[in-house]
Amino acid sequence: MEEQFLYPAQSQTRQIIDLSGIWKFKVDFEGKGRDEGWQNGLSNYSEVPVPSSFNDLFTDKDVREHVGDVWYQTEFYLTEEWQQKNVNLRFGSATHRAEVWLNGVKIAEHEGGYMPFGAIINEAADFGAKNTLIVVVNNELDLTTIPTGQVKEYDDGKKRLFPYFDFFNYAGIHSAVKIQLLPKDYIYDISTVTDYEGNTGYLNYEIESTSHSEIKVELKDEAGNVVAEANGDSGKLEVESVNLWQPGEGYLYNLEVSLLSSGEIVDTYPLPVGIRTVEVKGNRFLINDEPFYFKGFGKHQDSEINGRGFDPAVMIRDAELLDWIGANSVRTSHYPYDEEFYRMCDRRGVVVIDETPAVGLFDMNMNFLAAGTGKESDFFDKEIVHQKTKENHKREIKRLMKRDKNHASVVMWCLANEPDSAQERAEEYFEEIFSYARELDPQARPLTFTNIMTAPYGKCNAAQFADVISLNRYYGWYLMGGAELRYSQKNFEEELAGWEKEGKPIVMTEYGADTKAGIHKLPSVQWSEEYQNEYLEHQHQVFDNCDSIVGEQMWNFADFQTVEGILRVNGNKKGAFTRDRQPKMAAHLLKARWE
Ligand code: BDP
Repeated sequence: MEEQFLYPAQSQTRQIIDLSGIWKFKVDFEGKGRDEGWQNGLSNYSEVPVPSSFNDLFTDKDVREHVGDVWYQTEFYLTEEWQQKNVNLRFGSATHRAEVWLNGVKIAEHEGGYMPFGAIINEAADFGAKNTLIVVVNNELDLTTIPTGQVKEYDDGKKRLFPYFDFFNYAGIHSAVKIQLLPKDYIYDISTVTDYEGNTGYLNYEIESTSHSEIKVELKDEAGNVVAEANGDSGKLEVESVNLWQPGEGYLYNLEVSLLSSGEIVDTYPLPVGIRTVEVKGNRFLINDEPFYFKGFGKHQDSEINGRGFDPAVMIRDAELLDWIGANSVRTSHYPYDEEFYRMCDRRGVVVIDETPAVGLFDMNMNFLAAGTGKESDFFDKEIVHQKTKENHKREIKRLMKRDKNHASVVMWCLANEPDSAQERAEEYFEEIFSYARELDPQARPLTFTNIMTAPYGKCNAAQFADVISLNRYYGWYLMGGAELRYSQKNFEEELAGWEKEGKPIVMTEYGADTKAGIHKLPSVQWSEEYQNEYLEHQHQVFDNCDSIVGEQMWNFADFQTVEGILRVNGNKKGAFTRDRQPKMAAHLLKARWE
């Protein structure tokens, strides 16, 4: 039971013990932990909070930049009665790979930094006694991992990681670790597809459980009234006078699924469901048959000190800022976020483009910045990419869709960010990726990937497979920035005119200019707050003249951490908000436009 996608919810039959808190921690500088038996217990350790990234907690640069293993330990108790339960240990995510031992017995192993995993631990656990949990997390990336990167080793044996992407490769136990006390027979998967006609809503469901006994489902409205019910592991519910889930109004029903044995309830799982439809029609993106215009941001799950670790305070602050600025949507660039984020978006009616961690499908020997230079790259010429990388990519798509398929907020899947799609063999790669992904989502949501500016209209070998064209464009920043800003508009418009011929909706998934908060300059220069505003005004004029554009998601919601380098000043500064979530001038401009 390595893979477990159903969110760990509580109910009358399910109990959760959250192991979040301060754990023991030890960096394995010499990679000798396994040989020395650290899986049996750590000595000479320091401390870390779980969840969090470890990188920005300490003052030693060798810890921050450590490439290899880091070890975690905690202890917990299970009472004797719980032997009757299926005791499930579940990690929301650990980046990039993890191995787990309980009382010295290896119980789980997982690769892929953003998805849940775990194990039923009854055999390894000591009931009525103390249990020691040890986890080793590793952050190494290569050409075949999703995302990609490169590790360099130096004469002194130390390693450094060069990500093929523009965000710091934070690592650690990034989401909560929970023990679920599950009944002996339990529900482990639910799929829902919703629709409506007039005032009547429809909900098709399919349930998977460990037993084949009776299933009962009840759909309750927000007041707790049962509005529809059915029996059996699949079926269709009908809701009179339906309250649709809408952007900005996240009306949710509660689908209560119960597993029965001889008429007695043995397990109940509560799934929040929003009834809504999503469809691409011509060059429009429809939610509930109404054209939808995406206003919002590409984001990062990133904050001071905590790094990529899930922080509910930052999540709520971000949601409040989205609301304040008049945004209706977010892209989870460049990886899936914590499960709590999607549940919140369901509740608040925030529309989500859900992205896989497939970033850096581009050959770069320095770091991601080489991508912008348009230098020759041979990423898709490598056989290994068409084998191992592609297999890992598919695995992550499958996991993402399994985990997030029931979220009303998720309206589109973004299968990759800025692959080198100008390359000829990107075509066969993405043909397979898209046809694979098309089979997986019960709701058959539209599929996209973000196109990079080095594969402009006419040069991209992957856009033909996407339902929506998603463009990351930096006319007036990386191209024709500064004094040329005004003239860049024409080039941008010419390119868009090409894409429009495809007859598909276009979302501007990235456009932005680095801006150091507090630099003011009249007339403007690049990096000043005035320049960011002028840049945005130019982009918005272009968008407003292009009929096929159905959304603008400015890059980025907030400043975020990246690798060090001569083009990054303590991180990427394209945020509308600073990293500590205060507005730059641009935030006020966006607010005026989006409201
Ligand atoms: C795009 C990437 C994004 C970068 C951004 C930038 O998709 O990850 O952070 O450009 O350069 O290439 O700011």
